[in-house]
Amino acid sequence: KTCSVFGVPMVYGQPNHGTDYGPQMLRKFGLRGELEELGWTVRDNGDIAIDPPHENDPKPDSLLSGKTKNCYNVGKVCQAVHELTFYAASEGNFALTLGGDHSIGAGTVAGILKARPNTGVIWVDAHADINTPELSTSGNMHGMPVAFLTRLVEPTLFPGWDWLESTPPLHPAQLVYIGLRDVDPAERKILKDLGITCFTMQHVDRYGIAGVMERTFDQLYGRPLHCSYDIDAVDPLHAPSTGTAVRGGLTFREAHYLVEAVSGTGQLGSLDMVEVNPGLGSESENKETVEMALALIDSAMGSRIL
Ligand code: DIR
Ligand code: MN
Ligand code: MN
Ligand code: MN
Repeated sequence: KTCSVFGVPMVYGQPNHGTDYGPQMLRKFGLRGELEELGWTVRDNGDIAIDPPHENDPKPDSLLSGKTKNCYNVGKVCQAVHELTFYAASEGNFALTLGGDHSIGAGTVAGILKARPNTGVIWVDAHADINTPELSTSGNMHGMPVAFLTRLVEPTLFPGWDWLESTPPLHPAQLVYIGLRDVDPAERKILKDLGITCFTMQHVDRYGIAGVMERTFDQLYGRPLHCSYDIDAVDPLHAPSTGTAVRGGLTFREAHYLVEAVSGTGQLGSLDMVEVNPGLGSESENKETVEMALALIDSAMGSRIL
């Protein structure tokens, strides 16, 4: 079993510096060794090049200005990322992508869907990331990848995004959210209108994380699985170094059980670990966050207590 690793040091989907240090910190804390210990052959492809925001970005006088910040740059990075995950998945490899902010999820998932169109996507996040450019109040594209994947937006209308048309759309039935607790009013309506399954933190309270995972697998039964894990799904007690931390998140064990269960299905073919931001918080908070992300990757890749 071979794991293709891609670093995507993306910052332009959100306003903070620091998410670009995610991939190198995860490597520095021992990613390769841990994967090899679990029996993986690791093919680390290094970090992809990220161009600075581009002159093709919407001009200040354009209708898109301020609504999709760094639109062209994010689109082109996602295009490159989708080629990588597509290639890895086509070769039969596990595709592990290290962010970077969550805007890159539009790329990872699009590439996986191109290789395996019936993939079930488990989006683990405090946020729904399904704002359309029209409805977003921030204009930050890390809050929009699911809107692009589900084609709530028409890709050709956005500079840098026309490539997305060549990939299969993500059908609402293929998507399950876990961990939501900070959803914008416009997003609530979208989630309801599309009938997307959402296991919010309230559902985790009600069913327990085991109950949530059982229900998730019932819905996604028979599909290969992709997990897009935003570290802000975890409670800030255990993952403080992230740009949009929200209290009331997954406990240390809930966060782990989730990926242990996903891994236990034998269907997981690809994973994103995003929004780790070593530029935020104290040194000990950085360390704790990176170690948490690494431990979650480990569990997703087969590590068990016994
Ligand atoms: C908010 C925050 N919904 C936005 N989104 C975040 O800007 O669209 N996503 N933080 O991860
Ligand atoms: Mn996210
Ligand atoms: Mn988030
Ligand atoms: Mn802690």
